[in-house]
Amino acid sequence: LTQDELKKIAAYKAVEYVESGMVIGLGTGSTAKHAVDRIGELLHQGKLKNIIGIPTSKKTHEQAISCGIPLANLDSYPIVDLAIDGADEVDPFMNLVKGRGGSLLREKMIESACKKFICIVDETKLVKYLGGSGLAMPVEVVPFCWKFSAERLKNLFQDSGCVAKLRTFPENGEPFVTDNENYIIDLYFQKDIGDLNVASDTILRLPGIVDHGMFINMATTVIVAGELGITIKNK
Ligand code: DER
Repeated sequence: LTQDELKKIAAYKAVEYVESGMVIGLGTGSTAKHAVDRIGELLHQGKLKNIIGIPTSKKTHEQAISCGIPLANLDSYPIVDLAIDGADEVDPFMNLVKGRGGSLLREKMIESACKKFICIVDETKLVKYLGGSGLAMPVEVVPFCWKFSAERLKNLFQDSGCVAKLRTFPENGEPFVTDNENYIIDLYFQKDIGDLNVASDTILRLPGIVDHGMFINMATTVIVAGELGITIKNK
């Protein structure tokens, strides 16, 4: 099975939890894309009715419109029944790294307003500890003096051998700009960053930092699709 086929299997399993009449947080990324498509398909077939989608990015907003999913936002639906979204990393305690697609702020706002948050991943996303993949831990920052913010973030985690890099487009070196007109500083760790709540609080105390990609204790279910089948973990 290819990685994308595993993503689709996890996504379709998550959509089995969607019931007619629900307000659904629609995730962002290549795994969540399959869930959004599937919800649109079931609506079209009449197997699901009266779904309201709350998109976690402009990209998902566009996809949901093309799938015919009625959309709204948190202002009109401050309580969301269920969110389905991917992740870049999942640790053994169901903590997540998200945001390598740049949508972490709206994802976190919507997923923090959910009664249930189902995280859908293929098995390659499983890590022993967050940051353990050696890949980016995104932090959304205001553009004003982003270099200053990047330096501060690097110094916060110097014991973990942290490297902080502004996310730019490879083709022209221009800064990546989020849906909220902010920049992303990607953090790379050599070692475990220790207590995630301490790390989160320390980051969020820095003025100019909007939010980070650690989703601590937020997923209520994690669906993992692997070569040997599907694993479902519940909080
Ligand atoms: O950017 C995001 O938060 C995405 O959900 C990401 O975490 C997962 O993206 P993928 O499903 O394309 O791997």
